[in-house]
Amino acid sequence: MTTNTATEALLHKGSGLQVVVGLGQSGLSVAHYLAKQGYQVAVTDAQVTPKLADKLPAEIEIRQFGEIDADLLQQAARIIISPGISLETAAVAAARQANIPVVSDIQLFCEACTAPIVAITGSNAKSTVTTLVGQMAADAGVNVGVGGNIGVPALTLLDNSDMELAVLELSSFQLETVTNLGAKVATVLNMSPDHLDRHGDMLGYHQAKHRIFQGAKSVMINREDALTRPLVADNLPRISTGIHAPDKGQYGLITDTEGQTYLARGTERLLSADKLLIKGRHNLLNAQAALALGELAGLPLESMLTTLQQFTGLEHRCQYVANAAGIDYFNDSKGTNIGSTMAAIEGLGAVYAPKDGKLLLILGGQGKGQQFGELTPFINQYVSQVLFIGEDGQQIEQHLRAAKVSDDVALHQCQTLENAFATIQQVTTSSLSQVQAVLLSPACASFDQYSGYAARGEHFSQLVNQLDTAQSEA
Ligand code: UMA
Ligand code: ADP
Repeated sequence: MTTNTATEALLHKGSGLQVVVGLGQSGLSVAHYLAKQGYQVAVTDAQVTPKLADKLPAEIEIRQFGEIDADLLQQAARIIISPGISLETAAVAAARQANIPVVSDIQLFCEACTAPIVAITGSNAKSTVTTLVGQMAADAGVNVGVGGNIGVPALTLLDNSDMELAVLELSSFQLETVTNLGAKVATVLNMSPDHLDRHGDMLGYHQAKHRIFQGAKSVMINREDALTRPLVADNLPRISTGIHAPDKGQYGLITDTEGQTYLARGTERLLSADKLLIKGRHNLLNAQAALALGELAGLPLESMLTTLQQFTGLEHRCQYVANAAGIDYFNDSKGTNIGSTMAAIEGLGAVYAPKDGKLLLILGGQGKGQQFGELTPFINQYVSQVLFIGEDGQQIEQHLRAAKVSDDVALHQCQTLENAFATIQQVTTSSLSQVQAVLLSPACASFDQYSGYAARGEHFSQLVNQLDTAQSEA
């Protein structure tokens, strides 16, 4: 993957103006990448002073900040759009109307990357599975690059000229402008409603996600979710995962007569589920997904099983924070859509709310056009108190009421996490409280009140720890 910059500069000089739209992490990586190759590059961003502006290469002279510059876009030979910017943005829509190609950084990456790519998308579990596959590859001695939506712009992986495998987490935003990704292995891990405000409806979201399969050499399928099935040729190598006993060559779960569950490949029991440090049914699927992707990428099984047993999970994903006054607190701030929140309620509900005990659930933030009524059966089964925060708190309550949330479930509008903690103290000190665990799994984006899910999760943990201290001092 060595590049001859001087030759490329000559090659690309006459290719016309490349306009980078959005100067966040991905826009910056694109600007550096294209400038290094000798393209003429311009950058535009809606912010007057984008934070990363001073990190742009000096040779990029055209910088239009304060609005996405429609005139500049009309002069582009190619537009490279940031994932956070909608294709419907007026200036971008007008450029598309004028037949100017619009691509994402991922398109540039897959055109340039000579290492095989493991491409991972899905509504949930992307970061968990991407991290696991990356770790499995590294532990097996493979020179691996891990990037994409996980927070490392994909193009920066090309700086490693010895990279033998690229593991990419891809969002629907990154995929919607990609053609012929050509991954060695591709998967949609699961599908539940998310980002419908951007994609219009489930069909639009599904279409964007399934672009990951274009040109794939092999695929991984989740048997539990028909929406993950790709429309690809029958003879394309494929491995599936699921919660039942698997067929030959597939992954699944086998439970023995004593009730012990094992990860299995065909009839072979690979690992007892209690050897995993990540818990819950959804994590058993995640572990299988990583094994299946790793197998299709050529990683050795024994080494992958060792990695799996050492993996402690990622922060803000159903993460145990502390016990205060006999109640366990869990931070699932990364639960930003209803699918992830269902998995969290079900996973913790099975542990904390099998009979009389119940969960207290904190929901809310920016709802992204989701139908929150779908959470109601899970809430009715496992939750006794729901506390709403954020700008869509009222709307979420209306959805739950319309979907017949049980009268036994108390609903509280709290607006902020601070208020929620005041309510938690009132509720849990009542002698009638059934609350065994408090779960922050908002099913919403956090940007109305926080810089991101991590800041929201940290705030939650901080409030829990204050509670802890206050209660031990009392
Ligand atoms: N901007 C505009 N106009 C707009 C919106 C944004 O000009 O209408 C500008 C902003 O002023 C800002 C820039 O665009 O300067 C931000 O671009 P961006 O939102 O695309 O963010 P990046 O920093 O480039 O980060 C992106 C991904 N962000 C989004 O998809 C929103 C990051 O995923 C990803 O890690 C990064 O590229 C590297 O690949 C984050 C994310 O929230 C984690 N992803 C969503 C999710 O996981 O649900 C999809
Ligand atoms: P993503 O990168 O797709 O957002 P993460 O691994 O960061 O995925 O997890 C996001 C959320 O989804 C967390 O709340 C996590 O607990 C939940 N989650 C993890 N695996 C699954 C799964 N297989 N199905 C549903 N939810 C899941």
